[in-house]
Amino acid sequence: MIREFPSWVGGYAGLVAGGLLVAGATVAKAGDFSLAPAQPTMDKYMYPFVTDGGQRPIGATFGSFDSRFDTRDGQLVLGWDMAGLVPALQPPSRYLLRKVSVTIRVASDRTFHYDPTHDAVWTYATNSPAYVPDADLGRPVELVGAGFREGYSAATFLENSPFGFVGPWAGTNISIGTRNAFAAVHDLHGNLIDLSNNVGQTNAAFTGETFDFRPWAIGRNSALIPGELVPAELEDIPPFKGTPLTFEVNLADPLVAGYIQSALSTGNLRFVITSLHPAAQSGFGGGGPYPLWHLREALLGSPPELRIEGVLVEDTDSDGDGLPDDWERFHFGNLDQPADADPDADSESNAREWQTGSAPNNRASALVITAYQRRDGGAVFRFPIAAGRRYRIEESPDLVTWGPGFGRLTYPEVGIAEWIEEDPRVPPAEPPVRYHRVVSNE
Ligand SMILES: [Ca+2]
Ligand SMILES: [Ca+2]
Ligand SMILES: [Ca+2]
Ligand SMILES: [Ca+2]
Repeated sequence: MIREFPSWVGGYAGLVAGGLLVAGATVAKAGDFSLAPAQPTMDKYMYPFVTDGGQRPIGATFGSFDSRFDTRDGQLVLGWDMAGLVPALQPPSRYLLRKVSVTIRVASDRTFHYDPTHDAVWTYATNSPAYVPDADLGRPVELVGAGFREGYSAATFLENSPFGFVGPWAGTNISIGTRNAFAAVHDLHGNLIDLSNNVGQTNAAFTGETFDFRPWAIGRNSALIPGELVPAELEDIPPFKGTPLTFEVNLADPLVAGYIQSALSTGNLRFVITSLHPAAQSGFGGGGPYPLWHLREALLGSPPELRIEGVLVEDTDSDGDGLPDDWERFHFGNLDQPADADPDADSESNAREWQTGSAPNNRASALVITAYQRRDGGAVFRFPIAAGRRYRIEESPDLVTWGPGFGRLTYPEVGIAEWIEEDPRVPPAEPPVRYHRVVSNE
């Protein structure tokens, strides 16, 4: 069931309000959840030269600058099956998230320096003219999403699933871009892409493009001092569990929150932990100044931990104002707000903020077209996006008849979509006047 909510309408002559509730939907029992599963459903050390990465008690994250395999050579895939904990199969935007964090524990003693901030990609790209030295000691450990290839998905890639193609040791491409589960981030179009080689060319044989990214979370522990060597234990008091690093996921990025919402809807939540600590001998295994991590098969250390808090919004509306109880409590902590009020003064009523997925207590969060302008190729405009929503652009010559717009959506800034009209009819066949509107799908 899909509910569609047209946004404000942008026309060449200005902005005109629009709005229509198309259809209703029913949702099963819902409510608050605050969960900390005892251990992951699956975790796997993703490294091309081990076949038992899913059964290992310890995994590593590190980078390799050998041109024959992924720069992010050692990764961890962490997964929690949530369907038994939070009802699945609801529209993603119904899962409102308060907090999502992952904690993993160090199994190595003083092998790497603590760095709680992102290092620009150019600090790794030693062969690039744009190379800049790392300004702070150490490398961060970062959390991103999981992408899959060769027909695998979050539901079907398991601990014993194969790494992917691994060629002969003497090959020129032993395993570049072949892992079946990989560290993934959103590209400009909102699609998940493989992050494994974002550093790009690190020697002449490697021609990948360099691109930076925003980590979804960085591993931190306030008891550590930036630059210090991370000890296996902060206190030498049994039971030993391993020094924790906690990743607080950036839910302020609607694409990141949307990824988690979709994972709750399907029931399979997956993340990847990655870092570019250098492996010794250009990544030919062995030791190196990189971290080791306890996995769920560990006998001594504690397994990766997930904490997730939020609300699955059900339709119950006990005060009859059109705003579901769960939604009102999530945003306001009570049921006192009327549907037609606008407490954040963004010109969108509470009712419309509920319909379009925006936050009713955040003035910057409202489905409103901004920066509308006409260029040679057609119209260009922006609008804030909400987590878990999909958008469609429509056009009309008269604000009465609406059809699909011609163009493409990009996400140039966190939380902002830009629509660029690419109209095959542009002059002289285009309609002389046309309006655009954004339709938000639940
Ligand atoms: Ca650094
Ligand atoms: Ca209500
Ligand atoms: Ca408002
Ligand atoms: Ca708002």
